[in-house]
This record gives sequence, C-alpha cells and structure tokens, in this order.
Amino acid sequence: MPRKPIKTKPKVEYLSILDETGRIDEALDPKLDADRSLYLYRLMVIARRMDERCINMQRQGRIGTYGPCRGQEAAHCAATLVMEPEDWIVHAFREPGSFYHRGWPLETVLKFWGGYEEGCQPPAGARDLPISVPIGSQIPHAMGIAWAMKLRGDNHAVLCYFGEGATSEGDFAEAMNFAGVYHLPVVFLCQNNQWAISIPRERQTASETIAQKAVAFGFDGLQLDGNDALAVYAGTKEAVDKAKAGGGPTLIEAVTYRLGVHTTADDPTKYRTGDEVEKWEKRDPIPRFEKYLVRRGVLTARLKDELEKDVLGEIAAAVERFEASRDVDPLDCFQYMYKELPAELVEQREEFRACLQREGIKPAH
Ligand SMILES: Cc1ncc(C[n+]2csc(CCOP(=O)(O)OP(=O)(O)O)c2C)c(N)n1
Repeated sequence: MPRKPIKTKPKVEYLSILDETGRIDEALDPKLDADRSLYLYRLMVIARRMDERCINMQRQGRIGTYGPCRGQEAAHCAATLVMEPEDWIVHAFREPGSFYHRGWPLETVLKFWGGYEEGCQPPAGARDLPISVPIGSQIPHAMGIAWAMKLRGDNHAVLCYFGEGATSEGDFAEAMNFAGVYHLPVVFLCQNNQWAISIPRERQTASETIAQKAVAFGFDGLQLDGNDALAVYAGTKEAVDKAKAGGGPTLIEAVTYRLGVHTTADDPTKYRTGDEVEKWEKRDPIPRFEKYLVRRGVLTARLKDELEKDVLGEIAAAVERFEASRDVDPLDCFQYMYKELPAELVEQREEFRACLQREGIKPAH
C-alpha cells in the first residue's frame, strides 16, 4: 500500500500573451481584428475616464460615493467582450466598461453611485443582473442562472465578476460546489486586485493562487495576467466556449491591481506603500495595449485624439442627462422595500418629511 501523490484531473494553468512593452506571444494571439481591438481599447478608455469624472463629481458632492476600477480595465473590459447578448453577466460594482458594453446608459451608473433607485436597473432586455455591492452574494445568483439555463437547454453561458475578497465568503464556496456538481455553464471571474479594502491578498487566503481553488470543486482554474487585455480575452473566450460546449465551469483569476482608492471613502496610503503602487503603475493595462495597437498600425496619434475627445464628450453628455433627471423625491427611499410600511418606518418617514420641510425641500408625496 504505497503512499503516492494524487493526480487531479482538473488543471491550473497560467496565461499571459502581451508583455509590458506591448510585445505579443504570436502562438497565443487570439487574433482580434482591427475594429474589435480598437473597440476594446475604447471600452478601457471609457472606464478610465468615467472613473476620473466620477471621482471629481464625488469630491464636488454631485454623487454620493464611487468605487473606481483604475488599473482593472483590461480585466473587466476584455472579458465582457467575449459574451454574446444572449449570455448572462452578473456584475459586482467595479466594471463600468462592461456596463457600457452591455448597453447601460452611463447616466444609469451615475445614478447608482448617486444613490438613486433607477441606477439599480439594467437596461430592458439586457441579460445582466443589477450592480452588486454585498461582497460575494452575486456568485450563487450566477450559478443559479447557469443551472436554469442548463435545465432549459439554453445553450448560453454566464460570466460572474467578483474580487479576491469574495472568495473568503461562504457564498463563493457554495456556488463553486453546485457549479462543479451540476457541471454548469458558468465562468467565475475573480479580479484579484491584491487588496480587499485594507486586507492584502496574502492575508485573504493561504492558497498559493486563487485559481487553484477550482480544483477542489472538480473543475479547471486559470490564472492569467489581468493587465493583459489579450490574455483576459483569450482565457475568458476559451472558458466560455468550453461552458457552451458542455464542458462545465471554470474559475479564472485575473491578476491585477487596484491603482486607486477602494472607494471615495478610503485612504490607501494608510495601509500600502507608494513603492508598491509605483510598481503596478508600470504594468498599467491601457498603455500596454496602446503600445501593441500602435505597433500593429491599428492606433495612430490622430485616432487616439479623436477617440479621447469622443469619450469625454459622451461622458459629459451623460453627466448632463444625469443632472437633469435628478429631480427625485428624497422620501422615495421609503418606497420600495415594503408593500405596507411598518409603523417605525412610517414614524421615520414623517420625521424625515418634517426635516425636509425645515430645510425648505418640498416632498412630492
Ligand atoms: C457581505 C459584505 N461584507 C462586507 C462588505 C464591505 N466591503 C465592501 S468592499 C469590501 C472588500 C471587497 O474586496 P474584494 O472582494 O477583493 O473586491 P474589491 O473591492 O477589491 O473589488 C468589503 C469587505 C460588503 N460590501 N459586503
């Protein structure tokens, strides 16, 4: 009765295609054509500029809070590009490029961070769940959608975004287990941005990689360079194609970095060093992809200027629409939870109404 290592069928691999100088491993090139490559670049620029604008707006008191994605643009934009409109996407909250790609008006995202109910509504017909801030709670939802798809014989797939902090939640383990047991068409995409607010990656889990957690649930894990748009695209495409062909789930760990604040209520200088941030600035996914596009002859200085102007114009128009439609009754926050408001909430609502009246704000009802 020998003692021997157990070989598991599920595997864990690492994938990177584009290096920091913009050079590509030709053998792994997912061969995105010029238009699609430029569109992906545009999505990443939209995400970056949206971040900048929203942070400014929050500082000016025009929205309540904001969770930026600076540094994570490749990880979420390249993945969303793989999904067909008939596929489902279950977002967390740090994916503005994906919201845009899925047809969310930019002002809906502003409404979300401005605290308006309407910001929670995906566009009609989009196979997207609303933005999810409770950490990890969206992962079982994604699994459930994939399960329903399988039962109905719907030949599409589900993509679910979450952070590495979410992998410490029970929700993650439960969803991964069901997905493995029922062999579901779901791709779990963990954006490992190294920090869950002030908790560093090494204190989140003793596991060497997040990707290897898949093995325990009976399916493959893929760790990839999350700042490499081509690796994210190729890895997600492979996992989604596999899911649609009946090959079951995949856990992707996109290794990336949150270059900015956790949210506008956070000061990361309290828990991480400037040297670390500087190191990751050099791996910024946008200039890397840009170098590649320039080398390929797809992006020129003139095209880049036009695209930047266009994106800023689109965001400015969305801000105008957002500010023109903010005429919402503050008492609305009592409207949607209960059919009949419990007595203590009636009391709170009336107190709030009186407070608004004192401030000269006229409620609509
Ligand atoms: C269930 C739950 N617990 C705690 C929080 C507070 N919280 C907000 S973001 C966050 C960290 C999440 O880290 P990670 O999952 O890595 O995602 P990231 O914010 O880095 O994108 C926490 C603990 C929450 N939103 N939901």
